[in-house]
Amino acid sequence: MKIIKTQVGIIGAGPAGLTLAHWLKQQGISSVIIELRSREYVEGRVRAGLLEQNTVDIINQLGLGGRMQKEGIVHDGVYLSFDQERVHVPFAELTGGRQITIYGQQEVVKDLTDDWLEAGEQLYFEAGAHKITDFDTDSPKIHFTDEGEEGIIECDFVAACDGFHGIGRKTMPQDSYRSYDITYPFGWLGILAHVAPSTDELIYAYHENGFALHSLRSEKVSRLYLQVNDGDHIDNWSDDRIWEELSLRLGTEGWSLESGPIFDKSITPMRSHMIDNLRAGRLFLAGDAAHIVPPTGGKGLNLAVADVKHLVDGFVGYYKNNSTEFLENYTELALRRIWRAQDFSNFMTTLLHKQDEHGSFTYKLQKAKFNYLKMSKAYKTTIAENYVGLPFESYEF
Ligand code: RFL
Ligand code: PHB
Repeated sequence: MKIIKTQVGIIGAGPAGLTLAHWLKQQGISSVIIELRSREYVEGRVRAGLLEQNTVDIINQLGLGGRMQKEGIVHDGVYLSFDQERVHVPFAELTGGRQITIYGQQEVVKDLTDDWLEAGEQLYFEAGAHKITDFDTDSPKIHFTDEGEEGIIECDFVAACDGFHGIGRKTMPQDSYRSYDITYPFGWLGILAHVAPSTDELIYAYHENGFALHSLRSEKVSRLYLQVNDGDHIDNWSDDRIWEELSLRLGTEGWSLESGPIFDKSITPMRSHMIDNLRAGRLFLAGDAAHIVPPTGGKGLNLAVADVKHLVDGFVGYYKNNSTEFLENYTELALRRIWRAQDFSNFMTTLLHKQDEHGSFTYKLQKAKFNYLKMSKAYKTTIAENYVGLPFESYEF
């Protein structure tokens, strides 16, 4: 039996777990991470790409932003398109210079993992947590299996950063929270392709065939998404069909989409999930373990990092200032931002996806919103400040 002692035991080496570990280290607080999957799997998992200003600032502040500064692509605006008509939202201009950076989630994960391991810190891959015990005492424990050997992390606190399918949320007493769910009747088919982006900034589009998004990863790699019906299968989508549909949905007069070899494609279901309590005794949930937003606002990873900020405030208060105030307020502080992001992600999803027959009442409401967006600086500003992410100070009311 392997016994590991540390101050904060972290389950999950995704963006939430890794950011938490680095930030605690910077504050002189020890932690150990265990991760269910292999390093290759975690670093190869294709997901997010949009980093808010807050997230970029935190990664830089931790001294981990070197490659992101070189390879990340900074954007000052975004295009929203409806029925083949495109509007530009210049979010930097509307928010006092706030920007977003396009840099793949798996690159963030690689940078944070490399630095952690190079510094000789502990991170166990293929080591799945199967039980969390004693979280209602001062000495909680994480029970895990590493290469067939049982192990226990004995710690002061457990941070469950183990994603939507992890054990953290399942361990919370069921009567300690209320949960909220929306399952959308559609999903996203996402591709990565070896082709220069056909746009300088992201394009989100409503089309009568459904939603499409043009994002990017580099000068030579594009990332694009299509709304597909729930239950659709990737085998139904040949590369030619994908490009045809993307061209159609993203198209506007005088603009065309370049296509190229697709090297990754998958379908992801879309859901919103929330629970209204992120703590049970000394067990804390952060990131996708606590909430899922549909990806239309690009918020999931950014929320995970924002949760971590509040958790770090809590642990620093506890270890350095002998105060449990921030830990006690963790749920409340984190939930303010999470609900804001839920609302924005739902707004973007329902504005831009095909939800009902083209021409229906729902469609007319979507179109009315888009027409208002075209003429109103105030409406554009609302979208802009939510899209780039509100500064942390905005939530201190
Ligand atoms: P993760 O990344 O899921 O990491 C959790 C980790 O925990 C491990 N784990 C366990 N480890 C040990 N023991 C166990 N029992 C365990 N159970 C699970 C898992 O293997 C995993 O490594 O959660 P985290 O850190 O909270 O990060 C959240 C983000 O990954 C997620 O919110 C984003 O990817 C969402 N998202 C986007 N977010 C953005 O901010 N901007 C975007 O542009 C954006 N685009 C997206 C997205 C998600 C997408 N998909 C695939 C859902 C685009 C897509 C298509
Ligand atoms: C991405 O680049 O993967 C991306 C960008 C914006 C989103 C979702 C995903 O809203």
